[in-house]
Amino acid sequence: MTSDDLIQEAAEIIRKSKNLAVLTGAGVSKESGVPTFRDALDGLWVQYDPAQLATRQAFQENPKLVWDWYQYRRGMVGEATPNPGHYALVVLEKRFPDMVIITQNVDDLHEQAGNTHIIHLHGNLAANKCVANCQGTPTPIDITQLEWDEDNGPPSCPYCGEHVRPDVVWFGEMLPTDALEKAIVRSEQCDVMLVVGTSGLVTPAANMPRYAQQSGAKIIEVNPDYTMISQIADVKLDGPSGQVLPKLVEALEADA
Ligand code: BV8
Repeated sequence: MTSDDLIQEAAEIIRKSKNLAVLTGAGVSKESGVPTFRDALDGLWVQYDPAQLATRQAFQENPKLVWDWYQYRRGMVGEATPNPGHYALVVLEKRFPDMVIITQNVDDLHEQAGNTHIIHLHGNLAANKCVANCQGTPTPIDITQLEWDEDNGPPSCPYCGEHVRPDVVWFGEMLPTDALEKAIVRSEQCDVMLVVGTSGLVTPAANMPRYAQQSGAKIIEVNPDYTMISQIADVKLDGPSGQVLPKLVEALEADA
């Protein structure tokens, strides 16, 4: 568990921040019951590698398998609620109103907790679109307005009849231009980046801390494990974010 001295050191760095950015990954949602990508997914999915399922090719080859995987994940996320780590980031935003959260997560737990400046790099698990983007990119589809046989996998686009797919970024797909550009600008402008719950393996999201550091920012990492980001972190807070972030915010508020 992280020492109080390191918490104090991190709080001192954040206290002086004039432009705070936060990068989150699946780890911040772990204590809400949402498995991370590197956890062995339980049940039916234990034999699949997420990086193999979250691809356009997998969907084209087996739309039902990929669709069912996302329906399963939507069910889990649907039952999840924000954990103390999410709420600590809300307190942080109250102290730093211009703070931005750049997230790799496709759940809406940062929104549910109450943060308001959130950049989703990899899309939104709850949203769907036409696989062909037949009405423009993207062509959003509200599946609550559709009737289809779930046993046959995804519904069909009401405009063109092609499959409906989750509106997330799959491996090998470009990130939404607007989100990526905003994330890079905020990473280059920040003077402190708090990196929470990411293995730092997936690019271009994992490049954000490097952009920040190259622009002179201090990097604070919250993660129970050693990661690709740990190598460039000025302060590494070892532990689960649901425990560490509240301690960090408490230390910050102590000198408010
Ligand atoms: C792109 C949405 C341009 C979908 C996701 C070779 C060929 C082709 C491409 C590539 C290649 N090599 C590299 C690439 C680029 C590729 C990539 O990075 N691949 C990886 C596998 C090497 N990236 C892409 O394809 C991106 N697009 O680059 O476009 C392009 C185009 C064509 C060809 C080349 C380039 C698109 C990437 C987006 C993929 N979509 N999600 C869905 O959700 O289904 S990525 C998905 O995985 C997540 O969104 C997240 O980004 C990533 C998982 O990372 P983490 O969030 O860090 O989660 P992880 O499980 O890894 O780690 C959890 C961490 O939490 C751990 O460190 C753990 O210790 C910690 N933790 C655990 N418990 C806690 C905790 N922390 C705190 N508290 C706790 N309690």
